[in-house]
Amino acid sequence: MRIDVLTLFPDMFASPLGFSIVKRAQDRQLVNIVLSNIRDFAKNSYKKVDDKPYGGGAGMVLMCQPVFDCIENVQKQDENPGRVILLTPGGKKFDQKLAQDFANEKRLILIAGHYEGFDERIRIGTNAEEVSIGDYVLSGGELAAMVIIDAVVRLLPGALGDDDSAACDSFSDGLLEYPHYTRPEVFRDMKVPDVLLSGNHKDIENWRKQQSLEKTKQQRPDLLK
Ligand code: 6GU
Repeated sequence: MRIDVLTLFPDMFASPLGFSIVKRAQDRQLVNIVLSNIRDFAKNSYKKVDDKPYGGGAGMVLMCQPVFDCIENVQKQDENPGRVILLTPGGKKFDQKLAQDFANEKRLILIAGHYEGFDERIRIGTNAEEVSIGDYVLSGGELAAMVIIDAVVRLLPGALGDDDSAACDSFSDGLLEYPHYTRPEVFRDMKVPDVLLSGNHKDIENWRKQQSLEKTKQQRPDLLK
C-alpha cells in the first residue's frame, strides 16, 4: 500500500510514524508513506499558500494552486491515482469500518489543511472525500492524518505480530474489548478473576463475551443499537 500525505508540516509526522507497529510495517515494506510539503508548490516568491476568504471573515483559506499542483505531482508518481481524502472537521466520521475500507485500498492520498480550511474548489476539483476523526476541532488535519494512518496500517496483513491481534480488538466485532490481566495473581489486594486461572477455555470464552457485553452496555450503549 502507498499512503501520500500532503501537509504544510511534514516534520510533525516523524515521531508517530517512527515507532511501534507503523514503523515495523514500513520496515517490512507493507506500506510506503510519502510526505509532501504543500509549500514546495507555492509559485509566488514568499511561498504563500493561503489567502483571505472572499466575502470577509476571520482566518485564512488554503489556496487551490499549490494543493492541486502537489496532488498532481504525487499522482504522476504512480499509475494508481489513489483515493483522495480531505481532512476536515466537517467530514464523514472515521470509524473502524472506514479504517478497514481504507486498508483494502492500494493507495490513499491524505490532505491535511490548516487555517480556516480549504478553498471549496479543492474538494470539487479533486472529487475528494471529506473525513473527520470526531466531533471536536483540531488546529490542523495532521493529527487526524496520523490517527487514520495508525488505524489503517495495523490492519494490513502482516502488520501485527503473533502477540497482537486485530480480530479481538474493540469495535472489530461491534463490542468493546473484555478486560485483561497478567501476573501477579494479586496486586494490592486486587485479585485476578478465578475463571481466568481455571484453565477451562469454554468458561473463559463465556466470561469474556459477557464482560464485553457488560462493558459496552456501561460505556457505549449506542454500539448495541
Ligand atoms: Cl480531520 N481536522 C481538523 N482540523 N479538526 C478535526 C478533524 C480534522 N477531525 C476532527 N477534528
